[in-house]
Order: sequence, then C-alpha cells, then structure tokens
Amino acid sequence: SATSEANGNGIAAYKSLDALIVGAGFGGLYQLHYLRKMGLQCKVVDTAGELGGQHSIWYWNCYPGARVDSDVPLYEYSIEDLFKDWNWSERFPEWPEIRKYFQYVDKKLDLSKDVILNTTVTHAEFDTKPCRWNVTLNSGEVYDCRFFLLCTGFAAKHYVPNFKGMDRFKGIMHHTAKYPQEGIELKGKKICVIGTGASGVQCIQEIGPQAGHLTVLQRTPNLCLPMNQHKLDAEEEKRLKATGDYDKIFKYRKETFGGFHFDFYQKDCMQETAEQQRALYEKLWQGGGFRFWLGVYKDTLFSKEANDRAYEFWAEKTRARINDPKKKNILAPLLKDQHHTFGTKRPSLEQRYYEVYNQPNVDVIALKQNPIDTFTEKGIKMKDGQELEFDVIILATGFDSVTGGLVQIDIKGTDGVSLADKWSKGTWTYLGMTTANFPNMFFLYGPQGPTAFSNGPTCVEVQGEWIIDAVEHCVKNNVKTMDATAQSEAGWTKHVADLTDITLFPGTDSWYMGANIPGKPREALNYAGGIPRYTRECNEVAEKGYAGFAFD
Ligand code: N01
Repeated sequence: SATSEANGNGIAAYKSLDALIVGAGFGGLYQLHYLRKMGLQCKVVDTAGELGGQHSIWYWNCYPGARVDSDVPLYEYSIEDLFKDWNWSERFPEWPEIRKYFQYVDKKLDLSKDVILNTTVTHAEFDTKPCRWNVTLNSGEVYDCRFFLLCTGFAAKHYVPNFKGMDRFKGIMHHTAKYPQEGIELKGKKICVIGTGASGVQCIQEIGPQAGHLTVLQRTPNLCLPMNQHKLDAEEEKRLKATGDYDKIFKYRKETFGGFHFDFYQKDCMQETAEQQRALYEKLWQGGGFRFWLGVYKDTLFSKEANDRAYEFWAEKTRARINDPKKKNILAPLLKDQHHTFGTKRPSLEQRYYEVYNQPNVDVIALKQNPIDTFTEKGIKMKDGQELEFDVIILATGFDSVTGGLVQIDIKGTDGVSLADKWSKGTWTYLGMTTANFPNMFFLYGPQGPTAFSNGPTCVEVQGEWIIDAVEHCVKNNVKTMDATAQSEAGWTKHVADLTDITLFPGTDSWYMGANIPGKPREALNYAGGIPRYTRECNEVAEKGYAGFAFD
C-alpha cells in the first residue's frame, strides 16, 4: 500500500507504489484500469494538462484540422463495453471530440483520481537491493515502485530542424505538436507551413481557405489518399451496435495486419490483369481511408513492380485534381520522377488537400530544388534569393519518433547504463515491450512492436493484455525481477530487422527507419509482421513460461 514520508531535506516526498505508468493516452489508461483491477496501487503521470496522450498527441497537437486517420469504430477501446454509450459525429473524428472521448472513458472507469497531470517523469533508476524503481518527477516527488510502465506513444518528442537564423524571426512560430491551446488568429495572414507529413497535410488544407497567403515548403511529396469523410448517423450507429457488429469489428481488428477492419488483398498484383488491378484500385480508392494502402495487393510493399502499379494509379488520380502543371509535378510527380515507393512513408488522409493548391493564394516550393537559406526577421530567404515574408510560420516537421519519447527520460537499469546510451547506436528490445537490464520495466506502442504499422488502440490492447498477464505472473509467483536476456533481445532485434529487410521500407528515408533525425541510427523501428503474427509470437513466449526472460 502507498506510504509517504519526507526525505530529510524536505523537498521530495517518497511514495511507494506497485506500478508507475508514464503517459495518460490509450496505453497508459488501459494499464491503469487493469492493474487496479488486479488490486495493485498505481499512478499515471503525464506532462499534458488533460487525459489523451503523453506529451503530444490529442492534448498538444491541437493545430487546425488535427484528426485521426482510423475510421469509427477503430480508434477507441474495445474493453468494458465502452462503445455502447459513446457516439462519434464523424467517420474520422477531430481532436476536440477525441478529447471528449477520453473524458467519457475517465468518467466510466474512474481514472483521474490516479492520474497526475502537468507533470513530467524526469528520471528513473533501478535499485538492485530492494529490486524497485525510483522514479523522479519534475515536481520533486520521488516514487518507488515495483513495475515501471512506459506508455509514451511513438510521437512524444517533437522535432525542430536546426534552420539557420531561426531565432531571428520576429513573427509567430510554432511546431504543430506544441500548438497553442488557445489557437492562433490565421484569417488573412501570410502563413508558411514547413513539412508535408500527416500534420502538414491536415493543417494546410484547413489553413489554405482562410489565409491571406499560404506558402508550403515541401521536401518530399506526401502520397495522400482520399479520406472520404462524412457525418455519422446516430441511428445507424445504434443499429450496428445492437446487431453486435461492433463486437465483430473489435474481434476482427486483432486478426488483420494493421489492426483495422480490412486487410491486404490476398493476391499478388501481377497475378491479375490490368483491368482487374484497376477495378480493385478503384474500389479501394472509393472506400477511402487506408484501404488503398493496407488493403492493396499483398506484394505491394515488397515488389517494386507491384508498387509501381499502385503509384501510377495514385499519380493519375491525384494529378487530375491539380490545375497548375508546375504544382502538379511538385505535389504528384510521375512515376519516372517519384521520390519514394508507394506506402513506404506514411500516406496521409486528405479531404481537399490538392484543391487548396488550385487557390491563387496558395503556393508550394520544392525544397529539393530551392532549399531554405536562412530565416530572417520577417520570414525566410530561399537559396534562389527570394525573400518571403510571413506573419506565422508553422513547423510541421515531425517527431523523433518511436524511441525519442522513451530515451528523453533519463532511465538507468541494473548496470547503471542509461536507456539513451544503450540505444545510441541501435535499439534492442525483446518482443518490443522489454529491454535487457531494465527489469520489471515494460513499454508499449514503442520500438520493435507493431506500433506505427497499426491502428493505435488495437496495438495497445494486444500489447497491454500481454503486459498485464506478465505482471500478474510476477505477482502470483512472488517474482522479484523479470528481465529479458541479452540473447533473447538480440534474437528479437534480428527478427524485426529481417522482417523489414525483405520489404521496400529500407530503401526510403522515413521516420519508420529513423532516417528523419540527423545522426539517429538507421534501423527498422517497427515490427513489420502484422498484428496476428506478433500476437502469436508473444503468446508463445508466455505459454512457454515466459521463455527468454530471466527471473529472480
Ligand atoms: O511528421 P512527419 P508528422 N527541412 O515526419 C519535413 C502521426 N500523425 O507530424 O518527408 C524541410 O511525417 C519532412 O520532409 P521529408 C502519423 O503516424 C498522425 O506530419 O522528411 N522539411 C516531412 O514532410 C505521422 O506519420 C496523424 O522529406 C523537413 C515533415 O517535415 C506521424 O505522426 C496526424 C525537415 C514531417 O513529417 C508524423 O507526422 C499527425 C527539414 N529539415 C501525425 N525536416 C493522424 O492520424 C522534416 N521535414 C491524422
């Protein structure tokens, strides 16, 4: 049970817990709920001011147009019949509605009483004598706990490139992941967006119609797919719920590669005629969402020939929507000029993205031809000498993804080596949930798990369940420490690399490969075998008495 005492100098109060959880998003709240059910004393700590995601996600990423790319009812919990009393208003919900969903879940499961908000975990150290973690918060508080669970998500550390002269700019400048909670007045303003990943695309299509002038600085085109957004009918939702369809969907989402309610088409592309290919592509395109990515021919992300067919279809559809020939080539190049194979960087879902570029007040500059020279007091000077003036610059430049959120916390394991040092030349995990010499520490939705190749809540529930079972195993068997062996993590890390090496992913510079951050090791950061295979492999380990772990 929890104890509290002054530590002598009066600054820190030591408290004892069974488990401390970092991150109040889908992953952390799932852990809190089930660990509490097991009778454990737990707390969740989160930097954000509300439930909904550690450091960044639905709290911080409140830029215009931020919404989820998974369709209803995929981006929600399947647990405790939570779906029954909750209705979404749109097929792809926007951030204010997702925040409300977390408030709803909070009410239903009574979570907040064990969540410490506006607080950051700064370091954690494993004490080998009592076999417990000492975890320090920026408030000065120190907790000691038996289990330390990191549920920081894959985008908990945003990335700002080191552009020359950045601090000279006198206007308003924000990263999308640190967008002001009160918003920014954008109407009629001269605005620049740097970056065209998911965040860039979403805010560009929202800002274009209201800006005085919008300049987009694009390094790599995003191969965006139609979202096909629409309002949801409450009656239809009610009917689906009543017929048990939601239960079927929640069951099925654990049986598909990406944790969605559709899967790759179970044929290779070249097995079908050009007409058949076109018919399939057209159907997936009309279906909207990620169907034209995770529902295409099963060899699309493995075979360049198959990939080219998908790319050509994408380029044909997209180019037809852009009027200006120069913009057309920058935003949707022909196959011969393609920047990367289709789907090896994450495609974004768009609603009117390409039409926005047909507006006279919207420009796009291809940074590979005309790079940024320097920021100035008034804006940005380009290599070709153009001096662009802006009131607002929005940096949609992404994240130190997957590992950044974990290694930014100073975590020291049994040998005193920090996680950041251990992973400085490459990431090592066992099952994408543990790492050797960091006993009783588990993480989810992080490196070498299905993470960024999957629908978040599906991945979180698959990994979450496994972690809960592992903790229960330790509690029931009076285990002091559960630690991955060096051998088992070497095997898993190789397995993750092997799964990726046979795909087209290694040939593309993307955050999936750690290639977006200068100096970061280039490696497969996600498990590319899909949710069902991953689940099977993790369950086999548990069934064999947690093979590959050392127990004390
Ligand atoms: O970040 P990104 P994001 N100079 O890394 C460019 C999830 N997410 O925040 O491609 C100039 O994808 C960079 O260019 P390049 C989702 O999983 C989900 O958009 O590296 N440009 C790129 O265009 C997503 O994939 C949702 O050549 C520079 C952009 O900045 C992930 O988070 C919404 C640059 C960064 O794109 C990350 O998305 C938002 C430089 N020095 C995010 N450095 C939804 O579900 C980088 N760039 C809807």
